[in-house]
Amino acid sequence: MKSIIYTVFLLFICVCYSRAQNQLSDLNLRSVISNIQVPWELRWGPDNWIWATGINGKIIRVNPETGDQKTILESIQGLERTGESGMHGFDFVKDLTEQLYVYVAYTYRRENSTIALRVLRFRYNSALDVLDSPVTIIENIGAGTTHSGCRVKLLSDNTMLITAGDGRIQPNPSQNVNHWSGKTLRINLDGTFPSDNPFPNSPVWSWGHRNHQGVCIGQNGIIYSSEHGEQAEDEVNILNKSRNYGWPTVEGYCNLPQEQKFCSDSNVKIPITNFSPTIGIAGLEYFNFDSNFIDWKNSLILTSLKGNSIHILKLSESGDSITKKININLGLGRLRSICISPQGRIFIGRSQGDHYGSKDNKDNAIVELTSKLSKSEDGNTRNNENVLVTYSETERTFTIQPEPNLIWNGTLYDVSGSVITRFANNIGAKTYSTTGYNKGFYIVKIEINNKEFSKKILIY
Ligand SMILES: [Ca+2]
Ligand SMILES: [Ca+2]
Repeated sequence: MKSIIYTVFLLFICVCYSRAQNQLSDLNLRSVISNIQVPWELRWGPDNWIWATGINGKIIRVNPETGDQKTILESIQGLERTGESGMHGFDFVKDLTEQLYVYVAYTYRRENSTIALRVLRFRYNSALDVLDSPVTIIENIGAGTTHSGCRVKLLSDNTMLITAGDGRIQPNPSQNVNHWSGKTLRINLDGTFPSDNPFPNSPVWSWGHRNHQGVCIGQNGIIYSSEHGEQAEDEVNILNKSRNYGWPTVEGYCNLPQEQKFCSDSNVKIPITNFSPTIGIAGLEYFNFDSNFIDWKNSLILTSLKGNSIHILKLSESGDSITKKININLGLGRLRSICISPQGRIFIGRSQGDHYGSKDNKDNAIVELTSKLSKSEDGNTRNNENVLVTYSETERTFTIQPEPNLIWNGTLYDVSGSVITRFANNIGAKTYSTTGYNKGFYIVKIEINNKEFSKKILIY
């Protein structure tokens, strides 16, 4: 059983706007902007603002500090907005003259009244602060009112990936490599098809997909995706050219008898982790920063539509497996989009009206997730050298050893920021038992003479 292989820590903490900061957590949420269209995709722009697509067809730029908002595209004529269809993912491209373009995917209705996906390229007109000069890059990707994907992701070789769901088209197209739905598509930036794609004159790059809702690039160019399962298993995959991801015969792992035969016959690539039952996993980004989010370096951060949660998926050094999963309940409803700044700041998009929705926009928002675990209130870096923290595997204890005869207070946190215990009014060295603690990293924050020190402990 694959699920037994993984050590899964399910840690639930609730971070709410209305609560004071002396909660069980040192994770905080800061509202950047609210009352917007469902933000399907967030990306950090070259202007250091957040760019967001709205499901109804609007594209905005948002100042991440002030929440100032500029609308750079009001709407797209002919956009189909039914169920979950509408405007979806986008990415940036800069040409050799530094001209910025936006490639954006949206659904439209064809003459035969079926729904399809199209990618347009807009030029960013910086003088007027608008997107103009739309050019169709690819269209007629069969879609639907649900399961249309879609993320758009620029690769380092200047090609573009498009995650096209199966659109609930019948018969299911995901195993038909001549059909563009239920596929990862790869195109050149002018919409032609790369000559090294698996099939001649085809954008099809990987197949057997149901509805991949997130895609990002990790170390060594590894492409990760998140994908909705039907009911049993959501999937996080590593996407490879010419691989079959199993749908509709296989959902998640090749664990059922009817799945196993197909998996071996069709060389199905299984997920690197699953979520069972499904929770609607969506936006996905790679996080690789030394930061206040202690122990989140080299992780995938994943949003989900159910469970109010983001998920920290700690990657192995090689990036080809997941060593730990942390579930953080933000209490913010459906979360479809995520953006990580070049400095490692984390922004999350709330999407309350994206599902068969005519709900109003008031609960749709962009929030910043922050941690003050290793920084003091004034933001200054403290000298950690005056406190020694050691762990004894044989004794199952850890010892906190400040300079002698100083009075100190301490707090022990787990990696998600939950307080495990507090140590008040101590003098000199103290030793504490770790019996009953889960294995993993912990952080001890120590306050001496109004100065704070943070130390990481690995309990194993
Ligand atoms: Ca699969
Ligand atoms: Ca399965």
